[in-house]
Amino acid sequence: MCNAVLLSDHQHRRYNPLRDEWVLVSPHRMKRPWKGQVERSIEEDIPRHDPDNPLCPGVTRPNGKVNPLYEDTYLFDNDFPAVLPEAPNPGEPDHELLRTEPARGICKVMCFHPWSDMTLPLMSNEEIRAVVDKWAQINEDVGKEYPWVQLFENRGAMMGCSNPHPHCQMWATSYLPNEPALKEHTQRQYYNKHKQPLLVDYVKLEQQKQERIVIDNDTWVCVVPYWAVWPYETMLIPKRHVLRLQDLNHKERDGLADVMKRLLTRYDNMFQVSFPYSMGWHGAPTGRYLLEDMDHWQLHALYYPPLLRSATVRKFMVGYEMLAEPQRDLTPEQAAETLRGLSDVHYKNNKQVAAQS
Ligand code: H2U
Repeated sequence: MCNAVLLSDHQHRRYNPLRDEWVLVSPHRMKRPWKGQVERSIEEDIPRHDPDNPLCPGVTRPNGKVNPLYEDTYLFDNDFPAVLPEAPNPGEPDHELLRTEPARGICKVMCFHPWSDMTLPLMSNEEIRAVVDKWAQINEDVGKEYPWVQLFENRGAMMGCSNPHPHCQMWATSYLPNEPALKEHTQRQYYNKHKQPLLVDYVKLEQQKQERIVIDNDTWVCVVPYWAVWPYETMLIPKRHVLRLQDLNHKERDGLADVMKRLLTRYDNMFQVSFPYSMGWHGAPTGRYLLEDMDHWQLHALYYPPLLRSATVRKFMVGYEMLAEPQRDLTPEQAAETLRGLSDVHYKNNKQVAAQS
């Protein structure tokens, strides 16, 4: 039996070289009868402008600050930051099992668009490009001081998003958090051994195999990683070796806007709902690392959507995942095939076309 058939029919573990951990894949479970209801969720009715929403243009936030009448993106300091630039040093630990270390940083919020009923896949390529440019600018500016700049978007209440207005967050810290610290280690080890960046080699492999690529263009590849944990998890990786967002050239920034719009449209089309996810960027660390050789890094974005079978049936990372290791039923190849088969035209735009004709 060939390897591909074995992997699509039988349980196995897959290795994630970026996190140095394994995921259990159980494709045979996809055949089990599903008793859970498969239903479409009710569309949220979000007003375009809400004078009580602190992310809208012209609104006075609870702390008295007034948002400008912004027309594209808007960046402001988070009024409830998890980290501040200054804090008392926690001091030396008195036992190795009770360690602390200082944590300094800043948190910002970035609105993508002045309209609350807008989402990235419904925005034009030019509007998404403005978001990409702003991300690159933030990474460059804030990265002058901080070694880690985490840009991330929580979309949908299911992922803990507190506000329907299209936005993301930036938390910059004086240290490398766990995930980037782990990737710093694994990518460096791979580079030392192979003299090539891990994710540059990985993209070449995926281009050869053509099993997990969802979409691509001249400059970017969107793939369901071989080691994906979330059902429809994807990774966006530039085709060129690029360390950081600010290193993307004009063509790559346009290419990113294109690939994001097409991926997010497919996500929304899957269950005809604004597909929830957490996404974020990982690139070479900044701050003091700007002076070091960081060629082992490759820029990439991660999309972690929780939905599995319908707009309301999600995957939970509980039980076995919390106590043993991540597990998935659907194989990454099956997920990629499903995403590939979905339309590039957003269902909301389709409805408009239907209503006009
Ligand atoms: P989330 O939707 O991902 O929770 O992000 C919204 C952020 O906006 C959140 O971090 C901030 C919250 O602290 N915020 C402000 O900074 N000012 C406000 O007036 C409301 C929300």
